[in-house]
Amino acid sequence: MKALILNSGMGQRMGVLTSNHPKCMTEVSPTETILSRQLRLIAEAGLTEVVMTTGYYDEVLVRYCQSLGLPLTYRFVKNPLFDQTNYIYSIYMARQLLMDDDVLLMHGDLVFENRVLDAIVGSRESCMAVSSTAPLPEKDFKAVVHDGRIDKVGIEFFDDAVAAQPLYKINKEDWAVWLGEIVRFCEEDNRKCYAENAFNRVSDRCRIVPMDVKDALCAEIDTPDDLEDVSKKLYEVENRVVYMCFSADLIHSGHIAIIRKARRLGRLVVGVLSDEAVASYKRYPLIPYSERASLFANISGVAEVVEQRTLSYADNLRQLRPAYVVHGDDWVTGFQRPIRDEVIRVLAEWGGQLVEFPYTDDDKLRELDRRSRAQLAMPDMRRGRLRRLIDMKGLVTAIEAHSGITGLIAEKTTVLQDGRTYQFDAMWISSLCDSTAKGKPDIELVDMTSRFRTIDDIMEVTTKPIIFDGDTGGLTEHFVYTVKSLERMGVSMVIIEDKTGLKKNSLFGTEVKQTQDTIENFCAKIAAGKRAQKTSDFMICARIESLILEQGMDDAIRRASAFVGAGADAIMIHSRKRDPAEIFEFVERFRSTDTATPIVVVPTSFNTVTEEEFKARGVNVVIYANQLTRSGFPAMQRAARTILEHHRAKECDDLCMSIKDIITLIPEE
Ligand code: SPV
Ligand code: MG
Repeated sequence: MKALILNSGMGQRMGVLTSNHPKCMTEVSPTETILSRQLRLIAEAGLTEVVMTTGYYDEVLVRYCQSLGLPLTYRFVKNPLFDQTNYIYSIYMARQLLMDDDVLLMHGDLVFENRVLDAIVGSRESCMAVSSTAPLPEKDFKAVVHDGRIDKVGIEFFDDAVAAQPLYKINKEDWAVWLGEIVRFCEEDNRKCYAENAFNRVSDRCRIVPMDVKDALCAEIDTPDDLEDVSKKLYEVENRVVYMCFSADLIHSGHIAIIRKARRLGRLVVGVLSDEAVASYKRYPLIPYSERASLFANISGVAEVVEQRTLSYADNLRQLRPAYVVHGDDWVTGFQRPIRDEVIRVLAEWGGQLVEFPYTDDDKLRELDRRSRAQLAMPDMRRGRLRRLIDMKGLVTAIEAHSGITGLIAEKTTVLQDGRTYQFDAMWISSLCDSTAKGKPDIELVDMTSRFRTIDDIMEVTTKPIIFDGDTGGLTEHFVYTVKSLERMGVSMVIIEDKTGLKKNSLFGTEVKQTQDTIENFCAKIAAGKRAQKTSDFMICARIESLILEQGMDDAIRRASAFVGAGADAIMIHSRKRDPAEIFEFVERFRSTDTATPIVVVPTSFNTVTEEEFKARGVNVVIYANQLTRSGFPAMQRAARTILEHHRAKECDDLCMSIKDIITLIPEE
């Protein structure tokens, strides 16, 4: 498609403003003239060839176009009779350059906003810009529309007419008809009328449909008053806020394409989701907010970057009051749907509009996402993430995993509630559940090699951080090796409990014989572990058994501060009481002297307390230590019993996942 811009005229009504250059070189903003803006938009729309008719100050005009440095090639055609003829003759002069191609035709004094040009250029049919909302102008063009097509264009038509602007996209077949008539007019010496007079003769054979731009900016500048009005409206249009939000830590061609479209609607403000908001609904971001924000800030067309702290757009929208929110159409369905609905509701408060473009979802982009996921699983990427999540969220949750499949459940389970998405932050590799899965008692019988094998199985299919239940940590001389191995594997935290000798599960309490370690010994173990680790990411958490073993609150508090002094990165306080009072008391007393060291709890017994309450009291990690094991094994026992009772499997079927579901549960990579 070629652009045809008509710039031969003298623009006499502009007075001194056109005393030394053509009208199209009049400034409409501090940085642009009517013409430089038209040419920039034409180039941005992907056109490369411009045919321009000249006349008045033609040399000034040619030099000016070339000075703009736009990626356009120009063919200038001078109308030598510019002061005696109308633009019908200019088009006639340029006719040889305008054959056999679609034409984007515009007058050189026309100012329009991007979305007008996008609509015109994007039209499959030949079209002309009209406005159904603008009043009919006294002296300017109007189009008479019949049966969805334009019948007549001129200043003299008022019936069945809409305001029209000389901006057209004409397909080459229609253009051949119109141009043929222009040639006939000019050769019959009919050169002082509008080119539209020729169109009116052949409109039955040249189908042009009206493109209704409503109240979008599309106006000619004929007088200094027009210039003032149009410049004002242009300022508003260009400073209208357009808002988009991204979470991405990797920018691809799909993002650039949608940013390019969005910025054509006004001043583009990009919201970048905070790390916490990203982590709440998908994988943890590979790079932190500050770096993601600066990636977007450096994309051309992005005027400003702001942080968006929630998946909901509402707060940022109410602050920025954008005229448009731009998004891919992928959120029309799926978990983002309620967010979209809220955007539409909030925008309606001030008449803003949601603009959706087709979402780019090709194999290349899916592969990029898969690769970034894979990176999150690497030891160095995974290890430090627990500490960062604690800093970021204040409270993180972990659920027990003891195999690849339970790891996948911990990794992938999400719940959408009230427009927010919830998922677990981390995984707990429980000694109880790891032993149970192997049919063994929880007495440090399953050796480290076998426990590491479980970690490996889980790591192979997940990306979330891992908290490892290290039981007593064993002999200090052995513990240092455990620390090194766990750290190397990418585990984030090991929790060791201050017991010694044959360890039994804490939930037995004092029903079985258990021995608490001395403060000195346990501090020495922690200190040795801290010395053994190589990175600052890895955390050693000291678990205090004083309440389980009924040694009293003072003992628990004394131990907590000694263990922190020995280098513990976190404290876990445990209790087997249903009443959370002693846990709360510990947290309150510990927090009165130590506000920084993370506190971990395992609310198996005191399970009525919500995460919100734990957080409010100063707890940082909540571990759901055994629920997948406790819910999974009874289901299996029931299935086994049902088969035995019925001597066949049919009755068991209702308890089971379908064969199809189970074989497709885990997709092949
Ligand atoms: C585990 O899950 O193995 C634990 C927590 O250590 S508890 O069973 O409550 O002792
Ligand atoms: Mg345990």
